[in-house]
Amino acid sequence: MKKEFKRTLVTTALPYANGPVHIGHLAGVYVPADIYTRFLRLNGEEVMMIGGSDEHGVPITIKAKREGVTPQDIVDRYHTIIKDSMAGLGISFDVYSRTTSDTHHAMASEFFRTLYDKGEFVERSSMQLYDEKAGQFLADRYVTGECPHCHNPRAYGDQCESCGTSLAPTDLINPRSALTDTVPVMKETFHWYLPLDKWEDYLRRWILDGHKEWRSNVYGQCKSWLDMGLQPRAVSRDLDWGVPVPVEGAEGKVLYVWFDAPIGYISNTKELCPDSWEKWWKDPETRIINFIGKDNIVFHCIVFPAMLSAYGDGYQLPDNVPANEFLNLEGDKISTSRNWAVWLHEYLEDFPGKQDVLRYVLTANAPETKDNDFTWADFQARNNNELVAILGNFVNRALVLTQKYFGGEVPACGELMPVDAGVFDEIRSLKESISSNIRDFHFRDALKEAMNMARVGNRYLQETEPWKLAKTDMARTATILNVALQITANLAVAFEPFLPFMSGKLCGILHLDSVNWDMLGCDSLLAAGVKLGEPELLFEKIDDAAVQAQIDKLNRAKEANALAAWKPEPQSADVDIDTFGRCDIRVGTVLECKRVPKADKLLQFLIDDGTGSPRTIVSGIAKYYDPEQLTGRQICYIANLPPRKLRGVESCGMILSAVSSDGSLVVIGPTGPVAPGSKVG
Ligand code: B3M
Ligand code: ZN
Repeated sequence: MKKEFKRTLVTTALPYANGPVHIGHLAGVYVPADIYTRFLRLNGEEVMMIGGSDEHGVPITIKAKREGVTPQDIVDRYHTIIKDSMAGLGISFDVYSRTTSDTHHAMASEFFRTLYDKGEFVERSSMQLYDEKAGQFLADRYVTGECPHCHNPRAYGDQCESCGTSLAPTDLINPRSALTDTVPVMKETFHWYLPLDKWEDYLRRWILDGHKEWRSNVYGQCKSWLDMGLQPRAVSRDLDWGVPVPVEGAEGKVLYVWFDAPIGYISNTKELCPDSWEKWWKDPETRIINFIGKDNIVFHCIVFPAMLSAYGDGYQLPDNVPANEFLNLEGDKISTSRNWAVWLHEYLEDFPGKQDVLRYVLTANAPETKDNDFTWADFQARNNNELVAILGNFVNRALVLTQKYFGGEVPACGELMPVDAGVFDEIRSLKESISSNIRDFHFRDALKEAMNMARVGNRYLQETEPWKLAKTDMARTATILNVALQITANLAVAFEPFLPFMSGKLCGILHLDSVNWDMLGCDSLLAAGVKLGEPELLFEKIDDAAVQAQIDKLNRAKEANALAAWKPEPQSADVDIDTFGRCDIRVGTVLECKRVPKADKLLQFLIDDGTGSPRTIVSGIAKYYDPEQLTGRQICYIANLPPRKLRGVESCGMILSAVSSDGSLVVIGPTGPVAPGSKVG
């Protein structure tokens, strides 16, 4: 039997304040959480949506060091960007605070101290990497080196971002301290651990028996963690940025960021309602929903519940954790450090007034059951073919026809015919399906059904053709346009959770002061005689140039990255001068250059080598040059390689080129004119 709840607390993963938020964060957490919360609000339910920045953790300190500023400077900068951009997208937090707040420090500290006093921790010593020059222990992220799997030279001590493998700092080849670039040593330290093993049976019953309705990715991940057996987890770190461990003798130690961050949900609630926060956390009639991405599942389903249970005092565990999979970008994993992302604050600048387009695309393509890909082509297609062509088109037709035939006033509705009444039956049935999909966290399907409501409108106008009837039967035309306008008003309600900007604009035109979910399905939301606002387009087409500009921006990021990551190949073994001298390098002039048929890599050159009988060379550089670019140019080639046949063409020599940082080839030639056949050496 489904439990009945009085109120809902929606929490959203606290983004790290070491960078702005991107579309992956939005699709994974904030847009679905916002749809859910707005929907409950529209239903008049008691609900709160909690957000905030996660301002502790090692990456923030590394970034600060790199820029020569304090960690506080970094989090101040990104907290502001994140908070403003989320507001810009209409993510309707009831509170968006931060884990550097006094309220949070006090609460996290008290939480730790209570568990400590209750004897819920075990204390353990361990060997950790230590930077002797900096005089400090190194968190995994502070150690970099070569990945033993893919040989990426810039792998971190906890993970290689190139191949995704989880690592221990000791796995790295040539580990270095990211602080001082010296070789770290092993040194003993101690930390407090939360014995998760103690909570294993309890968590097993709670999740595996009690929450079979959770999404299969979430349930499956929990099951595999539980089946592997839980281990004690360290909840402190040797670091000078974070909530200090409130225990004597713990100087230089702070709470592990994943210990304090989820407590941030509670402290932010307390900041918002200092007097009533406890009912949101400790009343069994509060339903707690954690919106997160899949990489956060273990912390929300295993670690934080164990912390809350260890604390006791009535703390409730989440009723559901609808974690999403990942959103990729143009086929590649989104990455903050590689700048492979669509940043929300930049989107809002580049596409002013188009917040709903992004909300729409991210929901329509949400990675609810599997990883999905965001592409700019899909963004454009969904805007042009769905928002403009279906939703915008219907609303525009209803408004413009009303303008044309009734001077912009809602016409009087006569008797409804079956075709008219049928429309509202369909809307009511779509309403049920939108509601149940949202309550079950199926936001893509919910949005699809909302779009179907707009399709109902288009079909209705297609079937009734009021523009034809207007010539003969004004009364019937009035009824049809009244119905079309009522559908429009229904759309303003149905889309409010998904596209709040569009909904607000539409409410303005229709003079609907406020909307609620009960209105949906009603055939008399607008009174006859009301003068509507000027029709305006809800959506406009996005052209190829706008999309190309975004793709160009991504490509620039990719190039900059390749350049930053590039290192020259190590020098080859020595050769003596005689060996070198046997290699006959010459300069030649390209007389002719053409593609080799059916070989997309090859160009065929005819080279003036000064002998009077030009030589043919075939070279694998067709991907990087058009033949015209090289004709007439002087190039260097090795003259004394034995001839060899490539695709049936005999090639006498090899054209020299340099391999650029992105792997492309650039042909080498003299910087000034020389006689063809001149020797290089
Ligand atoms: N800041 C990790 C992340 O953004 C972390 C979430 C905390 S939620 C309490 O993926
Ligand atoms: Zn790797």
